[in-house]
Amino acid sequence: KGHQPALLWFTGLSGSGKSTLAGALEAALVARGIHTYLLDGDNVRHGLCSDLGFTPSDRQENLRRIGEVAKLMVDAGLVVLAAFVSPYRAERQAIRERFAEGEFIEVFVDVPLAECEARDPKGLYQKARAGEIKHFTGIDDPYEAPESAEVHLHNHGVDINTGVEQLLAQLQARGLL
Ligand code: GGZ
Repeated sequence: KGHQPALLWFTGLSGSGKSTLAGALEAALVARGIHTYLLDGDNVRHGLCSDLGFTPSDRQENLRRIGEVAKLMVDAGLVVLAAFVSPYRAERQAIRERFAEGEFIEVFVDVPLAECEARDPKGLYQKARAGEIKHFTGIDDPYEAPESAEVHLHNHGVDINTGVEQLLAQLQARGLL
């Protein structure tokens, strides 16, 4: 069976490894001849959403635009991988509702806050603790964990291939590969 277009939506705290995992999965999909596009903060927040910050309404608009772009790409037949903190349940649900049943696959990249804070690859948690960054997810802004994500990945103390294998198995089980 050939592949079907879909949106894989990675949600999780800053530093949980969303972009890294999505990038590794993308490489595995491309190696199978699948056409993909990876949306993340690096290619969205500098362009399409460069006018937006991190207030609740800016995050809402950020995610709305990303959902609409992903919708266009899925309509074009791509497997889209989107890696955003997307901390609010309502916004993730709103994006889910733009897609057909089975097209939207929520991937919860679950890493304890203490571990993300220990990793702190960009020093942002330290700045948030010092009050230099306001509304930082997990520190002074909430992260509403998914209650029924299609895939729940514990991305702490495991190597990246474990997560990629788990995701590929899920896609296969759903008939998307
Ligand atoms: C959360 C922030 C914040 C605040 C800057 N809260 O680890 P990163 O650096 O690369 O990932 C985070 C990214 C979050 O952007 P998103 O577009 O994914 O957020 S949302 O889905 O909520 O719209 C982090 C950095 O930007 N960052 N300030 N206050 N993350």
